[in-house]
Amino acid sequence: MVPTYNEKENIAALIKDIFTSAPNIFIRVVDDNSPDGTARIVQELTNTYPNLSLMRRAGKEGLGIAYIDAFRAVLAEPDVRSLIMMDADFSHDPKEINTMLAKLSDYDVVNGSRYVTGGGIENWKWYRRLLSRFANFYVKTILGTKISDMTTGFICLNKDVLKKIDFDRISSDGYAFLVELKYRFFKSGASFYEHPIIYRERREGQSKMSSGVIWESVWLPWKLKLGI
Ligand SMILES: Nc1nc2c(ncn2[C@@H]2O[C@H](COP(=O)(O)OP(=O)(O)OP(=O)(O)O)[C@@H](O)[C@H]2O)c(=O)[nH]1
Ligand SMILES: [Mg+2]
Repeated sequence: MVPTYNEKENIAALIKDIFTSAPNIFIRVVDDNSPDGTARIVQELTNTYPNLSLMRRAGKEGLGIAYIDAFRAVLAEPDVRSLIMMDADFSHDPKEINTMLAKLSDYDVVNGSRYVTGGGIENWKWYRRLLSRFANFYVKTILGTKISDMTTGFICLNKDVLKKIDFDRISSDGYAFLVELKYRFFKSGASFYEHPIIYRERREGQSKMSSGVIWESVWLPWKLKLGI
């Protein structure tokens, strides 16, 4: 699953790279009617790649809602057994997909982690690194999870873990959504494996990081902890 919003510079190259690394998987792009025409590019590529599909949403509602809609759709598809979530901007390396998927035979969730041995971040400015480190420390301290990297969106999971989650209770977006999702998996008893990844700054296009996204992440762990 690849959520997109204005990723026209990245999406075609990413799809090609994913199919080169993992030719037998299915890619579903979940686009929020990107004004830059990302969906049109993907739609055209479905003629070249039979394993590619597009979920077209009416408008920008955020990463969280886009993923939840895509989860709901996939839960109704009996042939899908496992999922991998990844960003469209090349921050997540398609070459990791096979190794991560293979680990699903032993674990429910395989979390792409920058903060385990072998993991790391390339070409991020010092303040993004600091913010990410602090966010992870903050969230883990409040929630008491053992997961090293709560804020990456490179996540592989057995579809069954989704069945235990009440999506109606999730309202967060962006980083907060990723934290909430991992927390809810953790609370439902899912086993986690942390696969080291090297995270890279987006290749092209614009970041959707905003102060609203950060403030939501400050409040979220308290909300989860207090169950409100
Ligand atoms: N469908 C959908 N996808 C989104 C939305 N917002 C962001 N995305 C996608 O979610 C992924 C992560 O978003 P990014 O903008 O890369 O966020 P980020 O990684 O925090 O920021 P960068 O540092 O710029 O990479 C990308 O593939 C985006 O295109 C949205 O509202 N809807
Ligand atoms: Mg990104």
